[in-house]
Parts: sequence; C-alpha cells; structure tokens
Amino acid sequence: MAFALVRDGSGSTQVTLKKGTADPALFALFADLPRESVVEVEGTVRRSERANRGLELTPMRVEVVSRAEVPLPLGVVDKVGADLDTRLNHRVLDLRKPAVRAVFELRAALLTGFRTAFVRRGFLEIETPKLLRQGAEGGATLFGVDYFDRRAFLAQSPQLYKQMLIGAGFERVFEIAPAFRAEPSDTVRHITEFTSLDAEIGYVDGVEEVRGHLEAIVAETIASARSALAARGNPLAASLPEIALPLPRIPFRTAEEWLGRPGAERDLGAEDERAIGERVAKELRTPFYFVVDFPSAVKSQTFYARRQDADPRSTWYFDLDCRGLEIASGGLREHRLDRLTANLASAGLDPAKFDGYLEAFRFGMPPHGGWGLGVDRLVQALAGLANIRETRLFPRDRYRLDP
Ligand code: AMO
Repeated sequence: MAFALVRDGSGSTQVTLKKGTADPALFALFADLPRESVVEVEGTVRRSERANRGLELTPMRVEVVSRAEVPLPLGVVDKVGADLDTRLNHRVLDLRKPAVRAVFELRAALLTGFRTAFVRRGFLEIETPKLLRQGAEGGATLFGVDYFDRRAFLAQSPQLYKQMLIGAGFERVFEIAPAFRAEPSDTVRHITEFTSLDAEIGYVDGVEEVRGHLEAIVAETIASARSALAARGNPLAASLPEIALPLPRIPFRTAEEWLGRPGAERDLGAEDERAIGERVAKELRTPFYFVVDFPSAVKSQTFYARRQDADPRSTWYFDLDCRGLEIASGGLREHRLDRLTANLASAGLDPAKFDGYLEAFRFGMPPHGGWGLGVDRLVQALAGLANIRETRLFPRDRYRLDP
C-alpha cells in the first residue's frame, strides 16, 4: 500500500493505492513523489474507518502539476516546530500549515467584522495619504523617504487626516490601513509596518461616547468572528471570549497605585501593562479593560490630545488593553485652534509645519474624538501568540525586509 495526504485550503484527504490492484506506473509515480508537490488526483471516494475525515480516495489518474524540490527548507507536516526566524524565512511553506493559516482566517474575520460594525453605525470608510510632510506621533519613529527633491515621511498614523475630515463635515469616519514606525527596539509587540484601525467621531458629547463606540464595536466584531470561524471549523473560534459590556475603566491614578508608584505620572511600559493585566485578570476576570485619564505629563507629545478643562493635569486619553497588552489608544481631541497651537509649541513642534492640518480648525471644527487600534496586537492577544510577527503574512521589523 502507498498513502499520500492531499491538502487544499479546506483540509486534507488520504489517497490510498493498493499494490496489485493499482496501475504499477501510478504506484511508481506515487512512491517517489516529493512532499509538498502540487498534484491533481482523480479517483473514487470511499468511506474508510482508518482515514482522516473518514474518507479515502483511490486514484485512477494522478498528475504532478508542480514538483517540489528536495529537501524542504521547512517541514510543513513535521511535528517538531522550527524557530520563528526559520519559519519567517520560508514563510510560504510555513503558511501552508493549517494552524498558521488559521491565524489569517481569524485576522480576515476580524477585518470583515470591523467593517460591518462601523458601516452599521454610519461610519464612512476613508483612505488617507501614507506619504506625509510631517509626522504626528513623535519624531523618534519616523521613516524618512526621498521624495523627489524633498524629504517626506511614511505615515505613523492617519491622525491628522482623520481629524481634518471631521472638519470636512464627515462626522464619523474609519480607516483600516498600514502604519509605519521606525521602532528601534526589538520586542515581541512592535513591528515597523502594522495595520492601524482608526476611527474619528464628530460632535461627541464626551469621552464616554468614544469609549462606548469602541467597546461595542470590538465586542460585536469578536462575536461575529467567532461565528464565522466556527462555521469554517477553525479551532481559534473557541479562544474568542464573550465580552460583557461596559468594560472596566481603570483610572491611570489607580493603575499607578497598583504599580506601587502613586502619582508618579510615568508612562506605562510593557512590564507595567502586564502587571495591570494580571491584577485585572485576578480581580475583575475580564480580558478587555480601559485605562483612562492619562496625565498630561505623559501625553505631552500628543499635541492633539485634549486636556480636561476642570483638571488640566489630566487628559481625556485612554488605552484599551487585552490581557496586559495595549490594543488601542484614543480620546478627545483639542478642537480649539489657540490651545492646539499652544500644545504644538509645548511639544517642541513648529506650528508652521502643520499649516494644512491647522487650517481645518480655522473655519469651524466640532468637538471630536476617536482612537487607533493595532489590528496585529488584537490578533496577537486573541490567538495567544507569543510574538506579533506571527500575526502578519510577511512581517517587517528592524532586521527583516524579506521575504
Ligand atoms: P498609538 O501610537 O498608541 O496611537 O498607536 C495606536 C495603536 O497602534 C498599535 N501600535 C503598534 N502595533 C505594532 N507595532 C507598532 N510599532 C505599533 N505602534 C502602535 C498599538 C497602539 O495601541 N494617533 C493615535 C491614535 C488616536 O489617538 O486615535 C496613535 O497612533 O495597538
């Protein structure tokens, strides 16, 4: 007997040849067929107790459409795992593994769910420029580009444009697009090219309206992804949590008390976020939660963040975290031109370089707010992946530009 497992996007099926009954030429072809070759098989399907999925195929005709080279640089069906670098170096083979493909089905289901949730709420999908004259998220992570005889930068986020479109009267917008950050550090939660899911809402009554949209959209999207994945038999469906709303809102001050540094007004690092996540898991038993009211001192570079009128030491900024990982950040924006210009100056930025953005605030700009959510981080948290690189087909980091 000779066996082969034939795999396509829907799963794999056993092909069985019995010596004596099968054509000897077919037997010979089968016997030296390299693993992972592309074949076309025609034959009879029979029930079989022994075979995977309870079916086996007895072939009458086998055509080798594309022969794989030997040896494979990366095993596809091997039980022993390769290290991540080897996997990413041979990503096309790696992506053939059903468990790896499952992550991308999750990713696609989330993107479809997000789009549906936004559109249902009257958000308009937008696409903003990725080649910019100015960054919005701090100079340290800007990628410079030669732009004819000038210097341009890759967009770190669509921040300025989504706000400008509120000035254009669009009221509710969202964008799902690449964002680029020259992250110098080599961590398991940073990459240089990620997918940012941004939303902006005009005429907001307060920050709760922004958070309310975000938590409802995330909960609805995860629920729709769960049913889409379950229908495909994707095992990740079971790892998607039911989300009870409203999510807990943990004041930044409380988080700092938990961390044993009350009133320090220092930004939260990866270790801090992990510690907060552990405490939330133990006491509140929820995967998702907000950390709210970031101090102005922490957001001093975030010139577009609105300070609280009653307490200017605090902003209306928040993070959405999942199990100790920051997934999104957002808040209310400064829509008053004089204060926005002052914020730019105190962030050490030249308002003259932001004239296109600032113009949007000169001819009528409603109060607004929104958020940016890292799609890769969300997939990482939901699929329980150790490294964010596993959430991207062909990840980019400081060292990796290929494949
Ligand atoms: P922020 O800089 O916090 O906010 O980014 C928003 C979200 O994007 C994700 N993210 C990243 N994911 C992977 N690799 C990276 N290098 C990386 N950097 C950021 C995170 C983060 O929460 N303009 C604001 C958003 C807003 O206020 O609307 C912004 O960009 O999940």
